[in-house]
Amino acid sequence: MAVEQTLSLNKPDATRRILVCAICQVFEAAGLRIVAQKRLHLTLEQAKAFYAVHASRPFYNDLCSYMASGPIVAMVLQGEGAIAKNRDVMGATNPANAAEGTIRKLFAESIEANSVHGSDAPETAVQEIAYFFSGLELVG
Ligand code: IDP
Ligand code: MG
Repeated sequence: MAVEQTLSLNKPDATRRILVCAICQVFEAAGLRIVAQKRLHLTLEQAKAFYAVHASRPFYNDLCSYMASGPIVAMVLQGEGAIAKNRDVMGATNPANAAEGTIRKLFAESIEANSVHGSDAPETAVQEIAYFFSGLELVG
């Protein structure tokens, strides 16, 4: 399997509860290497642009307000099959459905405040990494 890079976000519920290191430990234990990382606070406009793919969904406005409600930590995870591996360790979108040991089972508060974002495919990984990082910031 090829080495991939994928975008991960610690969402505002995770930074608020001081869970960044605990979540990063799950990534690193799964063999995902953090090759870029920064903390930032999105504006509502920036959150809307990031989640534009969900603009027609009923939860879009609430989701964007939530994502702009506090700091996030953006990172690029690298490893063999990193996109699918990250989705595996994240767990299901709704923590009620997330498997034991996954980040969302361990930490998520609700289907909206579910602690982490992860790219879902190679194309979105490239777009989402470029939204937050320049090539110079990726240090493998
Ligand atoms: P994902 O984060 O597991 O890829 P998506 O379907 O891409 O899930 O949804 C993006 C984000 O939108 C979710 O992580 C969650 O924060 C929020 N979300 C998804 N479905 C709902 C919902 O039914 N109600 C409220 N928020 C939702
Ligand atoms: Mg998604």
